[in-house]
Amino acid sequence: MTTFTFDAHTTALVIGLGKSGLAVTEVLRARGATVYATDEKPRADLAAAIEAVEGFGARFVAPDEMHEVIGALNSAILSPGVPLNSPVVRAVQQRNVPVLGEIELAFRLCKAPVIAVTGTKGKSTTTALIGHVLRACGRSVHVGGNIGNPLIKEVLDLTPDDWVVAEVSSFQLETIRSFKPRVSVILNLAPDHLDRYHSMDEYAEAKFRIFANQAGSDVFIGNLDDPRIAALDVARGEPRMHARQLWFTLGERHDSATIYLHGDAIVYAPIAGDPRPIAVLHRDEIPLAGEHNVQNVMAALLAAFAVGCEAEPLRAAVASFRPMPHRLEPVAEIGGVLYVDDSKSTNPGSVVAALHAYERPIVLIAGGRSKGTDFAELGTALRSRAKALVAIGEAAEEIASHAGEVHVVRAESMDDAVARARALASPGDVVLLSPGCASFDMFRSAEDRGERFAAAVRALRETADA
Ligand code: UMA
Ligand code: ADP
Repeated sequence: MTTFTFDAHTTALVIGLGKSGLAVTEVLRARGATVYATDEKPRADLAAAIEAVEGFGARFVAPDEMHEVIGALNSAILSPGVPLNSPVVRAVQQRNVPVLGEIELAFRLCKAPVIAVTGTKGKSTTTALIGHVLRACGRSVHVGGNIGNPLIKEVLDLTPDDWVVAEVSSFQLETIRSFKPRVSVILNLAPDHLDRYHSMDEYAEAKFRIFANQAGSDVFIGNLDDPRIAALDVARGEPRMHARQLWFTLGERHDSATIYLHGDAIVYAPIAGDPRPIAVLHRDEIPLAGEHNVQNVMAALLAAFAVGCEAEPLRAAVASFRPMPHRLEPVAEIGGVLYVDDSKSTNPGSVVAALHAYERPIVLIAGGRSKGTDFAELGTALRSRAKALVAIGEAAEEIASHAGEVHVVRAESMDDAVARARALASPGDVVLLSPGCASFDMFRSAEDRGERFAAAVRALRETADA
């Protein structure tokens, strides 16, 4: 196996100059490596990135200049948004230059044990929640990864007594090699990113890399209610799984389940010591809407138990967690209508989860740029849970085609969407922004989309107050 020192002996190409690539450039330069950095965007759009790269003492190389440096490279570090089949990756691979991801690099430089969380949806919430509950149990915790702050920036200067909680996406898992989390979590698998993967199987296999290097001393936490994940149970003969397995289920007690529901209590069957089940908390103590968040809490509790936390502080720790921005985040109640920002809902499954999170009539604002997923299941939930749909963005017609008898209107901007939703909503209703799509057709990012929703809602309040 190639030994990577990531120091003055390293000549690396950093591919992609977003958050991940810039963080890698900074860290590798600080360690004395020679770093070239590239990005496929037009040079005119890269002024700030090139300035940053040069500030770190690295050289920007445009893709058409690659021949100047490719012969000198002994590693390439790939940003998650750049697919493995992109021309620049293929070019370096043809030269037998190993291609690694930032997560792999972070892992190799990290002295602390890692808890890694993946899944189609709920990663950020569960990652943040694990960080929150471990801190409440007195641990020193660093949180990073796909959640927004590159992992590489979180893991330097740690000791084996610290803990790292890493959100890892399927994209990031494609480029790991020795990444071996002490605890891995797979929350769920639903259609997403099918513009990058050929099939659900290919997407699932990328996620399954999270446990590929785990050993018997490590722990895998899985969702027993998700058939693709439950099939990883060693009891069902899964040969690739070497970690100890802990399972959560929204069902009742079950042979494999370590955390389950008994009535409304979340019950833990201890994995060590006194085996008597412990009711950890009541589901109505969870300060997050929706059944899917019960699953996220269960996964976080199992991670805490897996690293030796006691049950006692966990209840208060979960109760003091707050929804992350743009994840079923209540924005305001105006004229008896609750406005909820779920802009981070970027696949149909998260819209389904959101539609089931409220007992009140829902006016749904959905649409955006499709990621190649099917909207039929969203349509079923829409028809059973929503009273109206305000359709936005490129996927508006496709989503509207699944609305059946549900009243549908089109909106051209977020202000327009909020105004139309308000007109359709009555006191007691929820206006729910849960787009189920990427944001880039109309907005800079999902955060931007959520902020524009909140601004439009605040403007309604000002009109209402005037
Ligand atoms: N680029 C190319 N060629 C390509 C694609 C992109 O050169 O084929 C360049 C772009 O021009 C751009 C740069 O690569 O300058 C962007 O790199 P990136 O897309 O990897 O984005 P980063 O800013 O580095 O952010 C990445 C993650 N982005 C993606 O996976 C798409 C962030 O997750 C993550 O927070 C960050 O690293 C820190 O770890 C975002 C995300 O959308 C939130 N993730 C997906 C999701 O959650 O569904 C997986
Ligand atoms: P991720 O980081 O995987 O995108 P987040 O915690 O950021 O997940 O949540 C993104 C969206 O998915 C939000 O709309 C949120 O309400 C929804 N969501 C969160 N957890 C789950 C889950 N377990 N199943 C389905 N949807 C979920």
